Amino acid sequence: PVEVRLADYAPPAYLVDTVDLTFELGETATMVVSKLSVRRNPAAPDDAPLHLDGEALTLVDVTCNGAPVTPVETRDGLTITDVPATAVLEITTSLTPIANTEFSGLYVSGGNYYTQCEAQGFRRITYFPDRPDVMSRYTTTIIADKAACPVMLSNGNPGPVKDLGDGRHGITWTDPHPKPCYLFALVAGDLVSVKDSFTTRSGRHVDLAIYVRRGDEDRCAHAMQALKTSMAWDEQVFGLEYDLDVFNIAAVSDFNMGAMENKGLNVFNTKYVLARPETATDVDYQGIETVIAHEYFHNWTGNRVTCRDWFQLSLKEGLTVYRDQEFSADQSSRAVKRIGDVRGLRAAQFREDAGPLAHPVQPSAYMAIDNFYTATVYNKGAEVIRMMATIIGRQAFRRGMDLYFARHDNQAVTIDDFVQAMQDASGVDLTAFKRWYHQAGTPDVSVEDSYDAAAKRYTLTISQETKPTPGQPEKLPLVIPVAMGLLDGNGQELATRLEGEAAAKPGTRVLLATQATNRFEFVDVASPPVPSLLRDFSAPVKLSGLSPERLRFLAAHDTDPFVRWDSGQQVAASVLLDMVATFQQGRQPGVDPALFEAVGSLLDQEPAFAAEALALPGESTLADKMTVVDVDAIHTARDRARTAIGQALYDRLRATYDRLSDTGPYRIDGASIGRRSLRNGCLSYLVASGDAAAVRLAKAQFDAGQNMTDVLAALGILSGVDCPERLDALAAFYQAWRHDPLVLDKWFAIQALSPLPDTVQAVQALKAHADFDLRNPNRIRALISSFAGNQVRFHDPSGAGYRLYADTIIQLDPTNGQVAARMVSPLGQWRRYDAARQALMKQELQRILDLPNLSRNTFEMASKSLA
Ligand code: HT7
Ligand code: ZN
Repeated sequence: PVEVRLADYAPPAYLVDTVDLTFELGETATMVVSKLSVRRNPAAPDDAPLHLDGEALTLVDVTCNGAPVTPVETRDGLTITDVPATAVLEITTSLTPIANTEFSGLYVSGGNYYTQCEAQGFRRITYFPDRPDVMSRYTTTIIADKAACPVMLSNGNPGPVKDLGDGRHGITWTDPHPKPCYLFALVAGDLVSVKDSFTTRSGRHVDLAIYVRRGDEDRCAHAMQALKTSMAWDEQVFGLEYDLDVFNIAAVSDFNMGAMENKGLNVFNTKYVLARPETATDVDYQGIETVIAHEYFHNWTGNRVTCRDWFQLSLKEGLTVYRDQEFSADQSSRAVKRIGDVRGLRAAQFREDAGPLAHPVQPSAYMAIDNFYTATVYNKGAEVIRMMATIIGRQAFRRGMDLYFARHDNQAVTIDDFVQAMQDASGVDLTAFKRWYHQAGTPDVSVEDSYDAAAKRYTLTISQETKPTPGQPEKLPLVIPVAMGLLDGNGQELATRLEGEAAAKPGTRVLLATQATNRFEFVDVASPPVPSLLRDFSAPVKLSGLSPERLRFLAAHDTDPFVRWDSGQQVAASVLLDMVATFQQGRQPGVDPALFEAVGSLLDQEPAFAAEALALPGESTLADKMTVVDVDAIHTARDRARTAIGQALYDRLRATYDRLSDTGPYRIDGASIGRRSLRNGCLSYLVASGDAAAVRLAKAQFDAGQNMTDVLAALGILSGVDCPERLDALAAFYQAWRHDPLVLDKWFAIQALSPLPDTVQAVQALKAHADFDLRNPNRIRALISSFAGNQVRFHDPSGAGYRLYADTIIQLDPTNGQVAARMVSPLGQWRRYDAARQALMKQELQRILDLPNLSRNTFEMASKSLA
């Protein structure tokens, strides 16, 4: 497969002003008639032919201005020469939605029709210049069987439904806003809706509806509330209003990703819509709120202003993730939200940046664009936006957003255009800052400091270095905003004055590290301070250089909750890694009692924060800190520490568990979530203590069945213990929820995550279970992707975990290359393991690569992983 390169970008030969689509829906044969008014693009050479992308289509007919034309059919579409400067093309194609197992283009799920066009699915519906810089106004007519498809939805505003008298009916949707074809959507079938409305601040009445399968109506309230809250938030915070008379959401259980922001018709994975307290956990509820907000926010950041080409993907995704993070932070605890986001960033993005698939936020080449919907493009992209906001300030950031929309509404633009708007609105030169978009890798930032008591001067030296990544051997310094403060020996925040400044500033300030080494001189510092650095995680870097004593001090005293949390986690990680080292020397380590004190002191703190802080760093987080990962030593050390904490603090943990017990109705506010989270954290330590009574307590919590958060927490805890309660609970859970796909996914996932030694065999058996379905991405992710996150069992020394994993990729690739490819990356981490595991992992990657007819997506991921 060939690479597409940013450097080769050329504007399209023709633009398409209007698109008039007619669908006659049938599962085995759908006819699509597409009428395009095209015009030569003045920005392109005037002899270039018209190219229309197409994939897996049957061409029935093409006319140009009413006359038949004979296009040249190529591997990737049609080329038509001699199209006049303005013309109307009419193209008829036929498709087989029922045979579409890729879930890209038009497909059938549960007897209903759905489309997914981002990134390149529209070319699987009709021949079209399938690139985001071709923006058109669409009308869409849907004709379908009345009984099979009482609901027919598309983008924009609906016209009346017309009875066609032959058992079919039809409707025409008109979208007044120009859009790229990746935002096209059609949904039709036997669906029911939950309705509401929203009035924008300028008085537009918007009908809201969520379409689901019959029986799921009682699980839409949270999604609807999240939608209305998002609409109000975007008006308040960014001055952005909705721009159509209807906003529809359709939920589908077969979906490659989380959701899709099609104009006026968002399509969602059911996982991010459906929730009732008995079926969904707090994490599910939060995920729904975030994803609903994310897709809604795309209406402006992505849809009204879109990407010129797919190398600009982070223009919409990084910015929209930043916006959804800010939204969620405003809904509950900002600090706890930030901690969660940073956990996710480190687990996914830092790991990506350290491996063979590292790429810049703006990549410069790809084989399959679907492979670039990555943590780097999304989450590091959001961090880059956040750093810009930190550097220029919130008010200037808002002015920059206003300027961006004023300049580029209804345009397809670049990341440079966005940064230019921020620069022009703030007056801050962002030229050097832009390197963040082009340089891959996570910078290592180290600090040194010294205090001159006589001069009352404090010197902070910040150094940075980024390790080479594939294709980028040389790295340059980045502009790194370091939000910081100084604490005195009592933990009091000091006002700070840099040399040359007129007056001291209270609270947090931002230092800009721009060189390999920067020195910052603080004056009038009365006593030796402790620096609190990277407050609120002001830059996506790895920070080192503070002693364990200072980290303990910061964990106890800092005014910034993120630094308190992070310092505590670093202390715990070093305790655990010391234990790992002792194991590796063939000795049995004890557990540092300071850990008991640290955990104990958290039990009386604010529950949501305490829950985050008392969880020990995960096995994968510890692995990230080792040159050669020792999965068994990490697992044993962490387990032993948890047991010791459970035993040492048993009574206090139990008292906290009891104090936080809540028999009232389930509530989804931050305080209630925090209470459940801390209580379940306590339960987990109690069971880790090895006490049989604690196991019974977990089983009682499971049996009480108060809400899915508590039930699943208890089940997860039990699934890690070899006891009769475990089997009873798993069996009862299956019986209770076997007909509910989203809940059954949890049953699969929890078993795949069990640390018990026979988990590989259990996963193998579950793959053969009647309810396992290799066509359903949610089910595959639940069982197989969860298993890859089970460090100690996935990396079983026999290689059985790798084999099972690669077998699944191999089985899946022929039917859904997109999802298969996205599963490859855990095997690509082979360099971090011992020689025997390396060989086994590489062998599986090679087995995948040796397949005849491997998809372009999986080829790209496997070949880069092995290189
Ligand atoms: N913009 C959406 C991306 C997406 C997608 C991409 C490739 C293949 C399938 C897909 N489904 C959705 C999701 C988002 O970021 O909002
Ligand atoms: Zn998005």
